[in-house]
Amino acid sequence: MRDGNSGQMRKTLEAIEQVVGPRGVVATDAAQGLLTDHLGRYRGLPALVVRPATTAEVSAVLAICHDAGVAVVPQGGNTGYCGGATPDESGRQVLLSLSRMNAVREVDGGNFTMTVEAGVPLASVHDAADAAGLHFPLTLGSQGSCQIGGNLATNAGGTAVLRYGNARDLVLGLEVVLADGTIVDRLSAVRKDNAGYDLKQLFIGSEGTLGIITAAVLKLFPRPVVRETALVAVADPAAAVRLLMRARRDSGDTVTSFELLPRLAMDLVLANIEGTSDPMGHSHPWYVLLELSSSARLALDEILQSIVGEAMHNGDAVDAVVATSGVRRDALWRLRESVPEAQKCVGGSFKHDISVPTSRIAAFMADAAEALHDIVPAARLCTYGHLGDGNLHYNLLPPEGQSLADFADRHGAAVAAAVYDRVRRLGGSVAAEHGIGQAKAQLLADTRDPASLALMTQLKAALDPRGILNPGKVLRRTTD
Ligand code: FAD
Ligand code: 2HG
Ligand code: ZN
Repeated sequence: MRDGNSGQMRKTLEAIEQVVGPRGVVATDAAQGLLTDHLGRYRGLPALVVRPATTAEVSAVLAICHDAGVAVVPQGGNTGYCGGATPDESGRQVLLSLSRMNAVREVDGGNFTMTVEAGVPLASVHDAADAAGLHFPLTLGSQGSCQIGGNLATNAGGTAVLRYGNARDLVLGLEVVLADGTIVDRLSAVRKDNAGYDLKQLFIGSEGTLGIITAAVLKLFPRPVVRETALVAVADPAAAVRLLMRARRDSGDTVTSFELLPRLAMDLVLANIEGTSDPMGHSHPWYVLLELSSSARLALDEILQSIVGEAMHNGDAVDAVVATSGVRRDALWRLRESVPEAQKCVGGSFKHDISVPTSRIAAFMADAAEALHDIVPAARLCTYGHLGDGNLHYNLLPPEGQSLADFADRHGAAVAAAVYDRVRRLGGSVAAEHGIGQAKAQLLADTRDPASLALMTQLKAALDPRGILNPGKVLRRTTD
């Protein structure tokens, strides 16, 4: 970390240290892992890394920074994909980690809610709900490391959105600290609240640019007692979409997950992730991981068999494996959840986190693949993800032997333009679940309509007039 370069900065840092105490300051060595983003694309150099323990401390730190005009970058579990939690290299920003604010304040089983602090890891939110015989459905591969505050700040998606919605659908109340240190306590636990604007939704998905989330009231659900899971080999993405329609219709809408995997993703996992094996005797071009679940003891096994059987009969499915035990189900999920890691093992992929209406997925994939073939014929498409809610990770691996950096230098601009152009023509989003951060700030500026961009800029100016909250993330700095 660089020492603040002026007496004024030094005084500001000392005042912050006074507020958080010695335990609240992260030493240079310990901070190293917090300075680079998960994908290794950005590295920051903050003036100070602090870990406040309470909302009051967060408030005091922000008040000091606001007075001094010092920027603050909030950080949760640092698993984000867009560099949103990484400070810049100026040596003049404060990195504020929420990791010490990790208390589950209350579980109210009678109200199906829990109140948690922002730094609680998502897996611990699951555990606390589970201990109360209930269920918190947000499910991400990063759940052991990411924090609920980061999930809300990015409006995370994951593998159960089809059934339960995105992170923003799972929140009833928020506690937020504004740029000047004001605490907005809206930890409401009611399901109906039309008393004025729904302010919490402004902060959810704002990636730390409008306020720092310190606590939230989350919705809980009845715990599923039946889960039936199948890996289904499908003829092509169009067949997968037909299977999705049939599964939703014929299962009483108990489809919880519907994930698409190409053979390339399966091959990457099998080659790079220890303990995985192909559950089918033959290789197939496309797979769907389909899961039904229910909190009632419904005969979902029969329903799943019937859905898969009909798909085999009409040719949409060409092979299927139904998990017959929890161990087998976990093994199927491991194939899916290991795809991000497997991509990293081969040097990473050129990523587009996009969404289109599910009815247009097949058209999008055919059209985009043709365009990409013209740009880089040898690029390898690793398109996978949450087909059930229309969100694909439209990822490309460079041709064999080429590095990701070289691929991005040579073809990145043309490839991204071709993909995003098709997404927009089909009414989709260029940032489906991972957010904007710094990686997509220019893309947002280039693709959002001027009226929406102007409104976002006005909101930012109203809530953060000095521009100290995560500058350069989501909205470009005017100097960028
Ligand atoms: P961070 O990365 O620390 O921060 C993300 C952003 O939120 C930053 O802009 C930061 O400034 C801001 N922020 C963090 N905490 C707060 C707070 N308390 N108040 C205000 N702002 C804050 N994402 C999905 O949506 N779906 C997936 O399926 C998915 N799978 C993943 C699988 C793997 C293996 C990995 C590594 C990542 C995956 N992600 C996924 C991405 C990532 O886990 C999510 O974006 C997650 O929500 C980030 O949470 P975090 O706590 O790590 O936030
Ligand atoms: C997933 O769904 C994550 O696995 C990561 O959102 C996506 O690695 C990716 O591109
Ligand atoms: Zn995803």
